[in-house]
Amino acid sequence: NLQNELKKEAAIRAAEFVENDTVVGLGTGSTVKFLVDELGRKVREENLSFTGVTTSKRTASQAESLGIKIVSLDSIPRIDLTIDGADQVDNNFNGIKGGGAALLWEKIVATNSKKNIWIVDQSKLVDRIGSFPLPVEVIPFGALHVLNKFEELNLNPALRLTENGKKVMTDSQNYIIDLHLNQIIDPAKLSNQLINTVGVVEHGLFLNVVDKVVVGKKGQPLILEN
Ligand code: DER
Repeated sequence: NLQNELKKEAAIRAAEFVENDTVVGLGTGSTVKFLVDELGRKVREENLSFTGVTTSKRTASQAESLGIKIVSLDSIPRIDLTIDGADQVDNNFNGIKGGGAALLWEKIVATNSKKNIWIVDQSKLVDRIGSFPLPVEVIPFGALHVLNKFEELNLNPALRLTENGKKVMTDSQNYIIDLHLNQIIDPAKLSNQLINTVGVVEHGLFLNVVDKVVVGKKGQPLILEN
């Protein structure tokens, strides 16, 4: 469908930024799936040669199945470029990520990368972030007390469940609580509030992270520079 075509277009354009003999952080999600397919094609057909670090087990298995060399984050001194998706991006390049429950490893990889690029379709671009539920990764021990605390703060929290009602577990075996906020007036303030809540591991506000956003548009991808 059109949205997938626009995701694919952004992914293919972003793949052009991957240079030989670099370390590349590979994000997670349906847009990155197109990126990894394209990078696999370049490895096979154009002899592109780079080392990948992934942000989820599912990205690692897709990349390895396509012949992309994957190493552990701690085996490399730095990441040259990370390309990831985003759930929402506002005019100040603030982002919400974590729709795919990969936000912890994504933020660890992103904050250890020299450059960060996000690949999105136009539906992700908003004036103000917040209408997409804000994911928060919490340790299972005492998670319901964190949920109650968020309720008292009127953050409209909900523990993320699978279709058959099981708690979603992240690659680090933690839970996700989604905050239904409609809009976020002061992202920096909320970011500090969340990260200082005992039991919270990380949250999906990605502020001052991204350098370039590649937006799929019919015919010609748009590149936004931060
Ligand atoms: O979960 C994540 O952080 C993903 O990167 C998400 O933000 C984008 O996923 P999508 O490309 O499937 O929309």
